[in-house]
Amino acid sequence: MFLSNSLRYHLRNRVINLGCWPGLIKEYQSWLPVSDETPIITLKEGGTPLIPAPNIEEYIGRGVTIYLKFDGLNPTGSFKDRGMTMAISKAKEIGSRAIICASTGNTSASAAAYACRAGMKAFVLIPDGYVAQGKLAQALLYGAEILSIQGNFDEALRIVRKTAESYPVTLVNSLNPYRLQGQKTAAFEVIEALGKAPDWLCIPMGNAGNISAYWMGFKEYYKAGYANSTPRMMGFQSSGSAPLVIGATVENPNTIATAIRIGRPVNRDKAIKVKKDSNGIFSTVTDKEIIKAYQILASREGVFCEPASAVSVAGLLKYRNEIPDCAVIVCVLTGHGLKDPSCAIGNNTATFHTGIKPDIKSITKLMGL
Ligand code: AN7
Repeated sequence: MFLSNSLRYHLRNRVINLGCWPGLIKEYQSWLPVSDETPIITLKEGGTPLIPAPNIEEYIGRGVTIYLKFDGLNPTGSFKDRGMTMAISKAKEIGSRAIICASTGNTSASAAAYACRAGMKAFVLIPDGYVAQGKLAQALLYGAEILSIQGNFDEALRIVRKTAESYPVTLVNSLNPYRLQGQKTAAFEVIEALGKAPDWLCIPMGNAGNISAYWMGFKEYYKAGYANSTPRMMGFQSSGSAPLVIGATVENPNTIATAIRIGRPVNRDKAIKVKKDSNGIFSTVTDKEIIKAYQILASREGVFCEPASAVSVAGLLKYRNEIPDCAVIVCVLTGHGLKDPSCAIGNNTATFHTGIKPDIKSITKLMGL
C-alpha cells in the first residue's frame, strides 16, 4: 500500500489519538535491550503529555517557556511504570517467578501492578508509617505481599539487596539496570514533543535513578542527531533529605515529600557525573517551598501532582532569576496528586464550608448571592 509521508504521519497521530499507543517498549524497541524473545509486560505506559504552564511562565516573564512533563499520568500514577515495564519484562524473560523491592511507595505500587500482569509474585518492603495512602492502597489491591518495616527506606533497601543476592527473587529497584533503560524514554518523548532538547530539565531526586535515566535518554538522542544540544540537569531535594546536595549520607531523612525521604541514594555516583557532564545544579528546597509549588501547580495550572513532584517546580522558582531570557524549561512531575490525599487535605487554602443546612437559602447566603 502506498502512503504519502504526510498521510503516514497523519495516520500515526490518529492511531495514538485512538488509544492505540503500544507502550514504551514497542514504541522505542530499537533503543532498548529487548529482543523478539522478550515477553512484553505492558500497561501501555509512557506517551505522557508535556503540559504548558502559562501562569508560572507569566510569573517568571522574560520570554521563558515552561512545560510540565506529567508522568503522574502513567498507569499506576507515577514514572516508575516506565522502568517497571522493562524490569518485569526482563525478569519474565529469564523465568523469574517473584520480584522484590524496597519502596517509599510508588515503586511498590508499580512493581505490584506489573508483577500481577506477568503472573509473578511481588514482595515489597516499605517504611512503616511513611508511605502515602494512595500508594499503599494500590499495592494492596494489586495483590503484593507487603512487609512494612520499623525502619526507613535505606534500611529496607539494604535488606532487599541482600535477599535478592541469596534467594530466587529479582530485585526491581533502580539498581536493576533495565529500570533506567525504560525510564530514559521520557527524555525521548520530551525531545519529540519540543522538536529539540530543553535548556533546563528540573527534576526531583531521591535515589537519583530518574535524573540518571533522563540524562542517558538526552545523550542518546543527541548522539543520534535528533537534538543539537542537551539540557542542564537541575536536580532538587528536600532540605531535610538532601544527601546529594550536602555530599554525605543523611541518617534520619525527613520531609513532607515521603516519596523522596531517602538518605543514602543508590545512584549517587551516576548523579554526580550527570551534574558535572550537563553543567547542572543540585540544590535544596524547603518543605514550605514544596507545598507552595504544589499549591500553585494545582490552583494556577490545574495540575495536581504529589509533593515530591512539586520539588521540580519549587526548585525552578528558587532559581528563577538565573534562568536565561527566552529559555525553554521542562519540569518533571513524577507522580499524581491522588497518591497522597492527606497531604492535599492538610495543605490547602480552599474555602470549605461544612455542616450546612440543606436548603437553598443557607447555600445562596454562603455563596454571597
Ligand atoms: C513521585 O517509590 O524511590 O530519584 O521507592 O516516587 O529516581 O529515586 C520513589 C522515588 C521522585 C525520586 N518522585 O526518583 C520509591 C522511590 C516521586 C517518587 C522520586 C520518587 P529517584
